[in-house]
Amino acid sequence: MSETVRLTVAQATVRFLAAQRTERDGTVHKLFAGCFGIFGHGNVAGIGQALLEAELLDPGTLPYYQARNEQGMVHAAAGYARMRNRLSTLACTASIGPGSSNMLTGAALATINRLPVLLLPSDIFATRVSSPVLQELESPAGYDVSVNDAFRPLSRFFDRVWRPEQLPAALLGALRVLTDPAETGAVTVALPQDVQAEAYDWPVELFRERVWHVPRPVPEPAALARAVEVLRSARRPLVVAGGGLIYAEATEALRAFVEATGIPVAETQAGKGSLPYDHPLALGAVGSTGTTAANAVAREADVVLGVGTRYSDFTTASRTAFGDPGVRFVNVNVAALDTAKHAGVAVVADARVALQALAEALTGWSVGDAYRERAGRLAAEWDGTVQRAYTLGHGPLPAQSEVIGAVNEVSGPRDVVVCAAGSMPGDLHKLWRTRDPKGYHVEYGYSCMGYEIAGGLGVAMAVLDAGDPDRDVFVMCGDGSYLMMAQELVTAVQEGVKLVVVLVQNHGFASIGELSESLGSQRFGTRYRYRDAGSGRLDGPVLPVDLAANAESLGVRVLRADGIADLRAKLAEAKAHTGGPVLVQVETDPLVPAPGSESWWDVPVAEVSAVDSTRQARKAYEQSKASQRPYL
Ligand SMILES: Cc1ncc(C[n+]2csc(CCOP(=O)(O)OP(=O)(O)O)c2C)c(N)n1
Ligand SMILES: [Mg+2]
Repeated sequence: MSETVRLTVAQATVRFLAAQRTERDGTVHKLFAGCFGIFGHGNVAGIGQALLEAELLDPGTLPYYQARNEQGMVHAAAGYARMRNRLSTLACTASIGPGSSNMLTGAALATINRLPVLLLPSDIFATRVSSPVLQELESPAGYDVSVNDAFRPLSRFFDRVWRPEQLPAALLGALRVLTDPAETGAVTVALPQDVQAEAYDWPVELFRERVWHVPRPVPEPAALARAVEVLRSARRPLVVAGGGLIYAEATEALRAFVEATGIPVAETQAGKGSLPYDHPLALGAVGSTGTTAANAVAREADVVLGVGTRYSDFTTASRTAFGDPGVRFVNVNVAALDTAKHAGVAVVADARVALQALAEALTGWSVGDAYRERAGRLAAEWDGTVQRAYTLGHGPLPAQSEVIGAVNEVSGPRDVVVCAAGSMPGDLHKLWRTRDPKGYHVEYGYSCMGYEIAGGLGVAMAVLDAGDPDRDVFVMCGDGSYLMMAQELVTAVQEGVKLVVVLVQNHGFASIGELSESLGSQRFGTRYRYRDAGSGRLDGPVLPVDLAANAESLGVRVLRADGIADLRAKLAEAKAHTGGPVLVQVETDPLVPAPGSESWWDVPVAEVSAVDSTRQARKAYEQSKASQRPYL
């Protein structure tokens, strides 16, 4: 009989997680840098006890990090995983009921962005001896249903361990999905609170070090040949670089491929940084928040080579970005789902391997000189637009583009900018001058308000774990996002993790305000104002909210900037700061838009209305909608 060791389910889980590794290109990484957790009756004596035991007996094998909000800890784990190119992440343990359901938003974010996070929600008693327990859903339709069933559609793998015997299969299944580049996302193993504490004799092999190879799938030769044939026929090709290209560490392969072929590159939000902003073939952002350079080339492209992109509506400008009637797509992706999009030639493969194979197969082939030069000219024109936006000199309050310019100039070439929701993701996509493949971290799969600080904490933890302490993390945070979820600042204070939070105070939603106005909805409900006694509407004086004071009260070092010159000085001070988070607050004018994209985004307008502004907007909407088409 094989050797066994008697441990609780929770102790076995912790011991197993500490022993997992990933390997790609021969380099081995610790898969779990630690475990975030907030304890309640569902996990305090289960996973909580097991983490304590690990801290006392095996310090450092699976360090515990205390978070403030369960959603925040999943965001931090996702930010960490993205920064580590998905080779390393954190686990998250939560108590039963609300502790666990707080993780749902984080689960959706991780799955949509295809970032590995391991969620360990606690669950109702397997034995049901005390049912209904505190926080039990008690569905009349089935006693085995709990709030954790809500994780099923949000997880790429879900299992609930009703009995200890099920644990090994659940953990191995979870790890397979976490480390599969095509399938990865939120992975959930729900642990009933009684089962967590139950002892079992586990085979010791369960806890041996396990190295999960992260594959680089090679393209099928016939698929590669079809792709090469389409590319060779192209006169105006364009690469659309997505996040998969960066996760695959394929940016050098991309550079070699485009320098040889002359194909210009447009970037999605997750793919920004695929080429440095000043590369002659870098057209910058594409789509609804794109540059005029990328969108002009996209409009005329006859072949689009999408690499590691899922073609979100922002990338395709709601299917209006690519205007050539005969445009064809070649899609390189590890996920078959994405390769089939827009009736493209499907190349299921790792981005780096595929780009190297394409470069070799296209040796000697190149676009025409005029086309190559045009790309360079358009990119240079856009860079002039960026420079003007950086230095608008708008008053009395500065424009947001000037804030972005100041942060870009003060940040170092390898520093990381983090953002997720509001008007800044679009402005950053257009305007941020990215100099490093990991320098741009905007979560725009879920565009979740509240990701900024929590996700930024994860990024900063990843930078520290990678032994890169000189790399600063700049979190661009709107006042709306700050109010949604800023509490992981306390975690940064606790752990002494440096973050530079740039709080852009514009008293409400500049983004949705502008969108609302463009759709004829008059900025309704987008300003943070008192209710006016006369009108009965929310158009009274600005609310007296002082977010800088709020951050200060959490133990954060706070610098208040007055105008752009002062902002530059305060940012330099923040850059020099060490140990713990620092927040720089700056007030901006919410009514100055970033330079236009010459693009569109499909947000439907009321078809009938008694409001004139809405009727006008509907007319404009119908006109734009006419250029939308399927790519068949
Ligand atoms: C959790 C969540 N709720 C709602 C939205 C919709 N939404 C997108 S941007 C935005 C406003 C963001 O406000 P703020 O952070 O102040 O940024 P600003 O628009 O002022 O730049 C809202 C409500 C969202 N993206 N995420
Ligand atoms: Mg705002």
